[in-house]
Amino acid sequence: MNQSVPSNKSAFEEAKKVLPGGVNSPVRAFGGVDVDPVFIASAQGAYVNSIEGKQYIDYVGSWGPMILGHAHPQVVEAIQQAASKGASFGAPTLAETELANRIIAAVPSIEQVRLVSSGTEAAMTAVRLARGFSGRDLIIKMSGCYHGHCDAMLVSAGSGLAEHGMPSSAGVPASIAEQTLIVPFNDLQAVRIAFEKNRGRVAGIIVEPVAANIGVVVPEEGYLQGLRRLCDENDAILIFDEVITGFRVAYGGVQQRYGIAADITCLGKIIGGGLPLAAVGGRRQIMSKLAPLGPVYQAGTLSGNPLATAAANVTLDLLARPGVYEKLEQTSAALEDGLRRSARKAQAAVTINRVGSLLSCFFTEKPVRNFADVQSTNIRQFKTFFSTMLEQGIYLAPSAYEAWFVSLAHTEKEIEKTINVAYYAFCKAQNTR
Ligand code: HOZ
Repeated sequence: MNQSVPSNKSAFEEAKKVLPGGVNSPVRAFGGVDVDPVFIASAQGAYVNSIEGKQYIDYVGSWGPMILGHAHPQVVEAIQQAASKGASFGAPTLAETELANRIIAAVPSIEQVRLVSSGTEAAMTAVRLARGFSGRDLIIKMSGCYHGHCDAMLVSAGSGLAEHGMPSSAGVPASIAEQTLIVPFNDLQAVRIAFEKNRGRVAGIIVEPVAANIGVVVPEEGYLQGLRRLCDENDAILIFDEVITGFRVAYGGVQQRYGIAADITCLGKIIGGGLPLAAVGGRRQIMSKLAPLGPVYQAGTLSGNPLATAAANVTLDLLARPGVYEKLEQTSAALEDGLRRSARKAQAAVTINRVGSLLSCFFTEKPVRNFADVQSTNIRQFKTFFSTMLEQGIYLAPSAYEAWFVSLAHTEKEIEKTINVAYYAFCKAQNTR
C-alpha cells in the first residue's frame, strides 16, 4: 500500500477531529455495524474503490442516485461542459424548463415543478404546501418512513434515526412534533381513525409509497388506493415521497408502477444524476400557491443549479431509452433469486422484499410489512452478514434499515459474485447468536 495514503481507520480518526462523528451524514458512520467506514477514493460503473486500494461491488449507489452506475461517460461530459460555462448564476436557465418538462412527461400527476437541492427540501416544501393549500396543520406520517430532516418529519422516522435507535430528534419543539400524526405503514384502519379523531384538521398524508428507509417494505394490495380514497373523502392532500422510488421502480416511479396519482410528489436522488438536485411537483392548482405566485414561501440560491440540471437532463434521457427498466428488473430478479438460493443452502432464515431494483434481505422468517416487523429482525445476524460481505468485496448499506440499490452497471458477473459471497456470509450469520 502507498505509505502516503491513510488507512480507513486513520482517515476516520482524522475526520472525527473536525467533523462531528467523522461524517457529514450519520448513515455514513457505520455506527450500526461495528466496522470503520470505508473512505471512497473513486468509483466507476458498479464498483467503488477505497483509499486503501480495495475494490467493492457497490449496492449503495450513493443511497440511490447512481442508477446508471458511477461516472457514466455521458453524465461526466454533460457536467464538464456545464462547468466550463459557469457553475451557478442564481437566475433562470433553459435547462431548468427542459428538466421540468421531462419530469412532467414522466409523472402524469405533476403539472408544475419547483426544483430544489435535496430531498429534505422537497419534503419540507411539500408539507408546507399541503398546509398552505388546505389551511390545516396536521400531517399524517407512517412510522419508519423517512422524509429528510425537517422538523415536522423527524418523528418516528427511519434511515439513520432507526439505525441509531432515535425515535425522534432533540431540538424539535414538541409543538411542532404534535402536528405530525404517526400511524403504522400498511394499516388503513389506523389512517381512518386518525382522520376521524381529527376531523377537518388534517392537511394531508405523506408517505413513501414503497417504504425504503427501513429496508424495503412493499405496500399491500389496495393500500395506496385506500390512502388515495381516504384523502379524497377528507379533502386532504396525498403526498408521495418518491425521492427514492422516482425513476427507480419505473420511469414514472410508484405512480406509474401501481397506477395511482398523488397530489404532490417529492423527487430527488436519481433526478440529480449524482448532483444535489431534487424537486417538488403536483397539480397546477396546488403548485400555484408557491411564491412568487402564491403565499407559500420557498427559495434557494442553488436551486436548479446548471451543473445539476445538466446531469439531470442527460440522466433522464438515458433512462427513457427502451428496455432500461426491463434490464434493471432482470438483473434485480436474478439477484433476488440467487440470494434466496444462497440463504436456503446455508439454512438461513431470511425474508427478501423487492420492488424493481430496490431490495432488502431481512434476517427473519416472518413477513416484513411495517417498521415494527423490521425492528424485530435479527440485527446481530445482519451485522455478521454485512461485515463478511464487506471483507469479501461487496459494499452494502451499513445498516439493517437501508435498501440495496441495483444499477444498470451491474452485470451477471457482479451478481454471480454477490450470490456466491452471500452464501458464505449467510453461513457465518447463521452461527451468530
Ligand atoms: N435516504 C438516505 C438513507 N436512507 C439518505 C442518506 C443520508 O441520510 O445520508
